[in-house]
Amino acid sequence: LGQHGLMIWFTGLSGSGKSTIAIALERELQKRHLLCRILDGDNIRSGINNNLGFSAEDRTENIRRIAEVGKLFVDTGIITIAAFISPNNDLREMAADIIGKDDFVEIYISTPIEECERRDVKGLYAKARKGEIKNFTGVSAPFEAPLHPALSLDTSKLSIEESVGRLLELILPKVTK
Ligand code: GGZ
Repeated sequence: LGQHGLMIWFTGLSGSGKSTIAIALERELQKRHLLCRILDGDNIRSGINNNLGFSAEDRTENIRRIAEVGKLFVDTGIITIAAFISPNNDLREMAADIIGKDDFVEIYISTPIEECERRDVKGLYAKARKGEIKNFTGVSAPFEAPLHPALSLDTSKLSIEESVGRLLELILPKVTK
């Protein structure tokens, strides 16, 4: 395998653009014949983590399992893209410790909550404001911005192409032998 494994760890609010950027990045990596794998709510919270909710405890267990599974991919040499809110510094530190700090790149999708809420693709912010969803990140549960992300991408200011361009500049030198 002519590549090094790496964990590209996206953090950011619901609706910030994590999954959209992950999918666009995956396409660009695949064009370059690089092996990659997205981990997101669609394949993790629906399967291995389908017994977990959104309490602080469950979010910790969610991220712990994602990091353990992600480590297996990274150690196989796969560029692994994790797209989870991962709302606290201690959660992201735990993930980095499990995976290994040298293989972990933290990317903050820093789209402001006003924009995430304006988009409200799934109508979850409206439900959270009405109290129909408890512990909703940014509304009734905390989100801590990362202190030293390798990159911050605000999708209210950058196009998806621009964001992916910045990611490739950062990632390609780290994964190609
Ligand atoms: C935050 C919630 C909640 C609550 C359901 N808080 O936009 P989405 O829908 O597709 O992404 C959100 C997803 C967050 O799951 P994560 O595994 O990324 O969260 S964490 O890292 O904090 O464990 C949202 C949906 O699940 N969702 N309820 N209360 N997001």
